[in-house]
Amino acid sequence: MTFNPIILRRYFVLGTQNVENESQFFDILTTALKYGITAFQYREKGDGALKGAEKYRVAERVRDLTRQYHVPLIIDDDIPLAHQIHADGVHFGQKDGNIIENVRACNGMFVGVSVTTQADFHRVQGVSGIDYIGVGPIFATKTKADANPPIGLEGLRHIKSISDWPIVAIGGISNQNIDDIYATGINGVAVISMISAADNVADAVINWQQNS
Ligand code: TPS
Repeated sequence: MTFNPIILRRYFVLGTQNVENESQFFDILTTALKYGITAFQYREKGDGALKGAEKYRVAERVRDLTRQYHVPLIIDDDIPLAHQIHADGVHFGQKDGNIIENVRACNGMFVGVSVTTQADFHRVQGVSGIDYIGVGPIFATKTKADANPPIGLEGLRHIKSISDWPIVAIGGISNQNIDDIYATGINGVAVISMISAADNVADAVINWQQNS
C-alpha cells in the first residue's frame, strides 16, 4: 500500500496484553474500527504478550477485521509476521535493530519509526524509505513499561520544526490534552489507553472523531 499521511489522524494501537482477554481485545478493536479509527497498529509486546502461533492466529483475525473496515494495518516490530499476514506497514522503535536493514526488509510495506529526542531524530534523519515518525511519549504514560521521559508539547513542537516526515504524536494522550496536540498541526494522534481503558469504547471513539 502506498502511504498516505491522512491515515495517521486517529491511529489506534493495541495488543492482547493491554486488555483482560482475547475476546475483549476483539470487542474493542471491532468497536474502534466501526466508529472511525484511521489506522490500527497490532502491538503484541511486554508482560503477557502472545508469541509464536498464538500471536500469528490473533494477527490473522486482525488482518481480516481491518480489511473489512478498509483500515490500514501496521505491525509493531515483527517483519516476518507482517509479510505473512500481508500487513500494510511496520512500526519500529529506536531499539528494534538497524533501521536501514529494517526498511529494506519491509519491501512493499510502509515504515514508521519512534522518535523521542532530537538525538533519536538525527539517528534516522536521511534514511530513505521511512514514511512517518511516531513522536513521544508526549505526556507520562502507564502503558509502556520502558517508556522514555515525556517530552511535552514543547518537545513535540521542536521535533515538528526539524522534521519533514509526517508525524503522529503518542503517549499519555487523553481527552484532557488531545486538543492541544492537534493544535500543534501534526498529522495525527496515536493512543492505547484513551480507547482501551475507556468506560464506553464507542463513545470514546466517537468523541475522538469529533475532536480531530
Ligand atoms: C506510532 N510508544 C510510545 S509511547 C507508547 C508507545 C507504544 C504508549 C502509548 O500508550 N509511536 C507509534 N507506535 C508506537 N508503538 C510507539 C510510538 C511507542 P498510551 O496511549 O496509553 O499512553
